[in-house]
Amino acid sequence: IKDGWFREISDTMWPGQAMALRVKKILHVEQSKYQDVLVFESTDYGNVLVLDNVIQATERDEFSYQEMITHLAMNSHPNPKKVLVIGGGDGGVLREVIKHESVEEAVLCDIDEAVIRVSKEYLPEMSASYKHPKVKTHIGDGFKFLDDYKNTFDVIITDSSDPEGPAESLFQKPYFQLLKEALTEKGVITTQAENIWLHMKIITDLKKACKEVFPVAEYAYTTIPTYPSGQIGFMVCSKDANANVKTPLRSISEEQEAKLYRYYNKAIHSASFVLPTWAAKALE
Ligand code: AAT
Repeated sequence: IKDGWFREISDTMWPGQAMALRVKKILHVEQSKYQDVLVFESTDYGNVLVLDNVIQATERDEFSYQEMITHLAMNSHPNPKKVLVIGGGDGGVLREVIKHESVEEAVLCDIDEAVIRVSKEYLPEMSASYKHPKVKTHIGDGFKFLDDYKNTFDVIITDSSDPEGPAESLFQKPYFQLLKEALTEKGVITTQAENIWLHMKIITDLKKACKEVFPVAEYAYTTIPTYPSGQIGFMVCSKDANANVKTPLRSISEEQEAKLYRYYNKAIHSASFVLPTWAAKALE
Protein backbone atom coordinates (compact mmCIF):
# COMPACT_ATOMS: atom_id res chain seq x y z
CA ILE A 1 0.00 0.00 0.00
CA LYS A 2 1.43 3.35 -1.15
CA ASP A 3 -0.13 6.84 -1.19
CA GLY A 4 -3.43 5.38 0.03
CA TRP A 5 -3.75 2.84 -2.81
CA PHE A 6 -3.43 -0.95 -2.69
CA ARG A 7 -1.74 -2.29 -5.84
CA GLU A 8 -2.06 -5.92 -6.87
CA ILE A 9 1.35 -6.47 -8.43
CA SER A 10 2.57 -9.90 -9.56
CA ASP A 11 5.55 -10.12 -11.90
CA THR A 12 4.80 -13.77 -12.64
CA MET A 13 0.99 -14.08 -12.77
CA TRP A 14 0.15 -10.71 -14.42
CA PRO A 15 3.36 -8.97 -15.45
CA GLY A 16 3.22 -5.29 -16.37
CA GLN A 17 -0.28 -4.58 -15.11
CA ALA A 18 -1.93 -4.12 -11.71
CA MET A 19 -5.38 -3.52 -10.27
CA ALA A 20 -5.40 -0.71 -7.70
CA LEU A 21 -8.02 0.02 -5.04
CA ARG A 22 -8.14 3.12 -2.88
CA VAL A 23 -7.74 2.30 0.81
CA LYS A 24 -9.95 3.94 3.40
CA LYS A 25 -8.64 2.01 6.41
CA ILE A 26 -6.41 -0.99 7.08
CA LEU A 27 -8.39 -3.43 9.22
CA HIS A 28 -6.06 -6.42 9.70
CA VAL A 29 -2.50 -7.46 8.83
CA GLU A 30 -1.08 -10.87 9.71
CA GLN A 31 1.47 -13.38 8.55
CA SER A 32 -0.32 -16.71 8.97
CA LYS A 33 1.31 -20.11 8.81
CA TYR A 34 0.73 -20.20 5.02
CA GLN A 35 0.36 -16.67 3.67
CA ASP A 36 0.27 -12.89 4.23
CA VAL A 37 -3.27 -11.97 5.25
CA LEU A 38 -4.53 -8.39 4.73
CA VAL A 39 -8.02 -6.97 5.14
CA PHE A 40 -8.73 -3.34 4.32
CA GLU A 41 -11.74 -1.14 3.91
CA SER A 42 -11.75 0.36 0.40
CA THR A 43 -13.43 3.60 -0.62
CA ASP A 44 -15.62 1.99 -3.31
CA TYR A 45 -15.53 -1.82 -3.08
CA GLY A 46 -16.34 -2.44 0.58
CA ASN A 47 -14.02 -4.61 2.67
CA VAL A 48 -11.32 -6.46 0.73
CA LEU A 49 -9.55 -9.74 1.58
CA VAL A 50 -6.00 -10.07 0.23
CA LEU A 51 -3.70 -13.14 0.49
CA ASP A 52 -0.03 -12.90 -0.52
CA ASN A 53 -0.83 -9.56 -2.15
CA VAL A 54 -3.58 -11.09 -4.36
CA ILE A 55 -7.20 -9.91 -4.06
CA GLN A 56 -9.43 -12.83 -2.98
CA ALA A 57 -12.76 -11.09 -2.48
CA THR A 58 -14.30 -7.64 -2.26
CA GLU A 59 -17.74 -7.08 -0.75
CA ARG A 60 -18.93 -5.27 -3.87
CA ASP A 61 -18.34 -7.89 -6.57
CA GLU A 62 -17.71 -11.24 -4.83
CA PHE A 63 -21.19 -12.50 -5.66
CA SER A 64 -20.27 -12.82 -9.33
CA TYR A 65 -17.55 -15.37 -8.65
CA GLN A 66 -19.14 -17.18 -5.69
CA GLU A 67 -22.51 -17.63 -7.42
CA MET A 68 -21.07 -18.83 -10.71
CA ILE A 69 -18.50 -21.29 -9.33
CA THR A 70 -21.23 -22.74 -7.10
CA HIS A 71 -24.38 -22.85 -9.22
CA LEU A 72 -22.68 -24.05 -12.42
CA ALA A 73 -21.80 -27.20 -10.46
CA MET A 74 -24.91 -27.49 -8.30
CA ASN A 75 -27.32 -27.11 -11.21
CA SER A 76 -25.39 -29.64 -13.29
CA HIS A 77 -26.14 -32.34 -10.71
CA PRO A 78 -29.58 -34.02 -10.50
CA ASN A 79 -29.84 -34.00 -6.70
CA PRO A 80 -26.83 -32.71 -4.73
CA LYS A 81 -27.03 -33.78 -1.07
CA LYS A 82 -23.43 -33.88 0.13
CA VAL A 83 -21.24 -31.01 -1.02
CA LEU A 84 -17.56 -30.30 -0.37
CA VAL A 85 -15.81 -26.95 -0.75
CA ILE A 86 -12.01 -26.97 -0.92
CA GLY A 87 -10.56 -23.53 -0.13
CA GLY A 88 -13.19 -20.79 -0.04
CA GLY A 89 -12.30 -19.75 3.51
CA ASP A 90 -14.26 -16.49 3.21
CA GLY A 91 -17.47 -18.60 3.30
CA GLY A 92 -19.09 -17.12 0.18
CA VAL A 93 -19.32 -20.41 -1.71
CA LEU A 94 -20.86 -22.10 1.35
CA ARG A 95 -23.48 -19.34 1.45
CA GLU A 96 -24.41 -20.21 -2.14
CA VAL A 97 -24.35 -24.00 -1.59
CA ILE A 98 -26.90 -23.91 1.22
CA LYS A 99 -29.36 -21.99 -0.96
CA HIS A 100 -30.08 -25.40 -2.54
CA GLU A 101 -32.76 -27.21 -0.55
CA SER A 102 -31.51 -30.65 -1.57
CA VAL A 103 -28.28 -30.12 0.40
CA GLU A 104 -28.05 -32.14 3.61
CA GLU A 105 -24.43 -31.47 4.44
CA ALA A 106 -21.89 -28.91 3.26
CA VAL A 107 -18.27 -29.45 4.30
CA LEU A 108 -15.53 -26.83 3.85
CA CYS A 109 -11.81 -27.61 3.98
CA ASP A 110 -9.48 -24.60 3.92
CA ILE A 111 -5.78 -24.83 4.68
CA ASP A 112 -5.64 -21.58 6.64
CA GLU A 113 -7.65 -20.96 9.81
CA ALA A 114 -6.62 -17.30 9.64
CA VAL A 115 -8.71 -16.76 6.48
CA ILE A 116 -11.81 -18.17 8.19
CA ARG A 117 -11.17 -16.19 11.38
CA VAL A 118 -10.67 -12.80 9.66
CA SER A 119 -13.62 -13.44 7.31
CA LYS A 120 -15.90 -14.04 10.31
CA GLU A 121 -14.75 -10.71 11.70
CA TYR A 122 -14.58 -8.48 8.61
CA LEU A 123 -16.70 -10.15 5.89
CA PRO A 124 -19.96 -10.87 7.73
CA GLU A 125 -22.13 -11.40 4.63
CA MET A 126 -19.77 -14.01 3.20
CA SER A 127 -19.08 -15.83 6.45
CA ALA A 128 -22.62 -15.92 7.89
CA SER A 129 -23.00 -19.44 6.46
CA TYR A 130 -20.52 -20.84 8.99
CA LYS A 131 -23.35 -20.71 11.55
CA HIS A 132 -25.69 -22.81 9.40
CA PRO A 133 -26.57 -26.21 10.94
CA LYS A 134 -25.76 -28.09 7.69
CA VAL A 135 -22.20 -26.70 7.56
CA LYS A 136 -19.06 -28.43 8.86
CA THR A 137 -15.60 -26.86 8.78
CA HIS A 138 -12.25 -28.59 8.56
CA ILE A 139 -8.84 -26.89 8.65
CA GLY A 140 -6.28 -28.67 6.48
CA ASP A 141 -4.78 -29.14 3.04
CA GLY A 142 -7.47 -29.95 0.48
CA PHE A 143 -5.32 -32.50 -1.31
CA LYS A 144 -4.66 -34.49 1.88
CA PHE A 145 -8.29 -34.17 3.05
CA LEU A 146 -9.65 -35.68 -0.17
CA ASP A 147 -7.55 -38.79 0.16
CA ASP A 148 -9.75 -39.99 3.05
CA TYR A 149 -13.05 -39.80 1.12
CA LYS A 150 -14.20 -42.23 -1.54
CA ASN A 151 -17.60 -42.17 -3.28
CA THR A 152 -18.87 -39.57 -0.79
CA PHE A 153 -19.69 -36.16 -2.31
CA ASP A 154 -22.19 -35.29 -5.05
CA VAL A 155 -20.54 -31.96 -5.80
CA ILE A 156 -17.04 -30.68 -4.99
CA ILE A 157 -16.17 -27.01 -5.54
CA THR A 158 -12.51 -26.02 -5.47
CA ASP A 159 -12.44 -22.32 -4.64
CA SER A 160 -8.69 -22.00 -4.52
CA SER A 161 -6.16 -19.23 -4.72
CA ASP A 162 -3.76 -19.02 -7.68
CA PRO A 163 -1.28 -21.86 -8.37
CA GLU A 164 1.62 -19.97 -6.78
CA GLY A 165 1.69 -20.83 -3.06
CA PRO A 166 -0.34 -23.33 -1.01
CA ALA A 167 -2.83 -24.03 -3.84
CA GLU A 168 -0.25 -25.30 -6.37
CA SER A 169 -1.18 -28.99 -6.00
CA LEU A 170 -4.86 -28.16 -6.63
CA PHE A 171 -4.10 -27.43 -10.30
CA GLN A 172 -2.51 -30.80 -11.17
CA LYS A 173 -3.75 -34.12 -12.48
CA PRO A 174 -3.32 -36.19 -9.26
CA TYR A 175 -5.72 -33.78 -7.56
CA PHE A 176 -8.39 -34.35 -10.23
CA GLN A 177 -7.97 -38.09 -9.81
CA LEU A 178 -8.64 -37.70 -6.06
CA LEU A 179 -11.66 -35.51 -6.79
CA LYS A 180 -13.09 -38.13 -9.10
CA GLU A 181 -12.68 -40.87 -6.50
CA ALA A 182 -14.27 -38.74 -3.76
CA LEU A 183 -17.34 -38.12 -5.94
CA THR A 184 -20.48 -40.27 -6.11
CA GLU A 185 -21.52 -41.86 -9.42
CA LYS A 186 -22.88 -38.77 -11.22
CA GLY A 187 -20.64 -36.35 -9.32
CA VAL A 188 -19.80 -32.87 -10.60
CA ILE A 189 -16.89 -30.54 -9.85
CA THR A 190 -16.03 -26.94 -10.51
CA THR A 191 -12.62 -25.45 -9.92
CA GLN A 192 -11.11 -21.96 -10.18
CA ALA A 193 -9.56 -21.84 -13.66
CA GLU A 194 -8.00 -18.40 -14.18
CA ASN A 195 -8.09 -15.77 -16.92
CA ILE A 196 -8.15 -16.18 -20.70
CA TRP A 197 -6.11 -12.98 -21.33
CA LEU A 198 -3.32 -13.89 -18.91
CA HIS A 199 -3.23 -17.62 -18.24
CA MET A 200 -3.93 -19.58 -21.43
CA LYS A 201 -1.10 -22.00 -20.61
CA ILE A 202 -2.50 -22.72 -17.13
CA ILE A 203 -5.99 -23.16 -18.59
CA THR A 204 -4.96 -25.49 -21.42
CA ASP A 205 -2.92 -27.61 -18.97
CA LEU A 206 -5.88 -27.67 -16.57
CA LYS A 207 -8.34 -28.65 -19.26
CA LYS A 208 -6.02 -31.40 -20.46
CA ALA A 209 -5.62 -32.77 -16.91
CA CYS A 210 -9.41 -32.65 -16.37
CA LYS A 211 -10.12 -34.34 -19.71
CA GLU A 212 -7.78 -37.19 -18.86
CA VAL A 213 -9.74 -37.86 -15.66
CA PHE A 214 -13.36 -36.83 -16.40
CA PRO A 215 -15.43 -37.74 -19.49
CA VAL A 216 -16.90 -34.21 -19.46
CA ALA A 217 -14.71 -31.13 -18.84
CA GLU A 218 -15.64 -27.62 -20.00
CA TYR A 219 -14.38 -24.08 -19.33
CA ALA A 220 -16.91 -21.42 -18.30
CA TYR A 221 -16.32 -17.90 -16.99
CA THR A 222 -17.66 -14.88 -15.22
CA THR A 223 -16.86 -11.17 -15.28
CA ILE A 224 -15.57 -9.53 -12.12
CA PRO A 225 -13.83 -6.14 -11.89
CA THR A 226 -11.43 -6.95 -9.03
CA TYR A 227 -9.87 -10.16 -10.40
CA PRO A 228 -6.98 -9.70 -12.84
CA SER A 229 -8.22 -8.44 -16.23
CA GLY A 230 -11.82 -8.55 -15.02
CA GLN A 231 -12.56 -12.15 -15.98
CA ILE A 232 -12.09 -15.52 -14.28
CA GLY A 233 -12.99 -19.02 -15.35
CA PHE A 234 -13.96 -22.38 -13.96
CA MET A 235 -13.48 -25.93 -15.13
CA VAL A 236 -16.83 -27.71 -14.87
CA CYS A 237 -16.47 -31.51 -15.00
CA SER A 238 -18.83 -34.44 -14.62
CA LYS A 239 -18.29 -38.14 -13.98
CA ASP A 240 -21.43 -38.85 -16.04
CA ALA A 241 -20.35 -39.26 -19.68
CA ASN A 242 -23.87 -38.27 -20.81
CA ALA A 243 -24.01 -35.08 -18.78
CA ASN A 244 -24.35 -31.76 -20.59
CA VAL A 245 -23.04 -29.26 -18.05
CA LYS A 246 -23.77 -26.34 -20.40
CA THR A 247 -27.50 -26.56 -19.74
CA PRO A 248 -28.78 -26.52 -16.14
CA LEU A 249 -30.35 -29.85 -15.18
CA ARG A 250 -32.47 -28.21 -12.54
CA SER A 251 -33.81 -24.70 -12.47
CA ILE A 252 -36.31 -22.49 -10.67
CA SER A 253 -38.63 -19.75 -11.96
CA GLU A 254 -37.16 -16.41 -13.06
CA GLU A 255 -38.82 -14.68 -10.09
CA GLN A 256 -37.27 -17.12 -7.64
CA GLU A 257 -33.91 -16.78 -9.38
CA ALA A 258 -34.00 -13.02 -9.05
CA LYS A 259 -34.76 -13.30 -5.34
CA LEU A 260 -31.95 -15.77 -4.63
CA TYR A 261 -29.19 -14.67 -7.00
CA ARG A 262 -27.70 -11.39 -8.15
CA TYR A 263 -25.58 -12.75 -11.03
CA TYR A 264 -26.55 -16.35 -11.85
CA ASN A 265 -29.56 -17.25 -13.99
CA LYS A 266 -30.47 -20.01 -16.46
CA ALA A 267 -29.44 -17.99 -19.51
CA ILE A 268 -26.04 -16.98 -18.11
CA HIS A 269 -25.35 -20.60 -17.12
CA SER A 270 -25.31 -21.59 -20.80
CA ALA A 271 -23.79 -18.29 -21.99
CA SER A 272 -20.83 -18.65 -19.62
CA PHE A 273 -19.47 -21.53 -21.75
CA VAL A 274 -19.43 -19.46 -24.95
CA LEU A 275 -15.87 -18.29 -25.64
CA PRO A 276 -14.38 -15.71 -28.01
CA THR A 277 -12.92 -17.36 -31.11
CA TRP A 278 -9.21 -17.19 -30.18
CA ALA A 279 -9.84 -18.57 -26.70
CA ALA A 280 -12.11 -21.34 -27.99
CA LYS A 281 -9.39 -22.33 -30.49
CA ALA A 282 -6.68 -22.34 -27.84
CA LEU A 283 -8.84 -24.62 -25.70
CA GLU A 284 -9.89 -27.04 -28.47
N1 AAT B 1 -13.93 -17.01 -2.55
C1 AAT B 1 -12.89 -16.44 -3.34
C2 AAT B 1 -11.62 -16.47 -2.63
C3 AAT B 1 -10.62 -17.33 -2.92
S1 AAT B 1 -10.01 -17.97 -1.55
C4 AAT B 1 -8.93 -19.23 -1.83
C5 AAT B 1 -8.74 -20.02 -0.53
O1 AAT B 1 -7.99 -21.19 -0.84
C6 AAT B 1 -7.97 -19.32 0.60
O2 AAT B 1 -8.81 -19.21 1.72
C7 AAT B 1 -6.77 -20.23 0.87
O3 AAT B 1 -6.44 -20.31 2.24
C8 AAT B 1 -7.30 -21.56 0.34
N2 AAT B 1 -6.28 -22.56 -0.03
C9 AAT B 1 -5.12 -22.38 -0.69
N3 AAT B 1 -4.46 -23.54 -0.84
C10 AAT B 1 -5.22 -24.51 -0.27
C11 AAT B 1 -5.09 -25.91 -0.09
N4 AAT B 1 -4.01 -26.57 -0.54
N5 AAT B 1 -6.08 -26.59 0.56
C12 AAT B 1 -7.18 -25.93 1.01
N6 AAT B 1 -7.35 -24.60 0.87
C13 AAT B 1 -6.40 -23.89 0.24
C14 AAT B 1 -10.16 -17.59 -4.33
C15 AAT B 1 -9.46 -16.41 -4.93
C16 AAT B 1 -9.10 -16.50 -6.40
C17 AAT B 1 -8.07 -15.45 -6.79
C18 AAT B 1 -7.90 -15.25 -8.24
N7 AAT B 1 -6.80 -14.37 -8.60
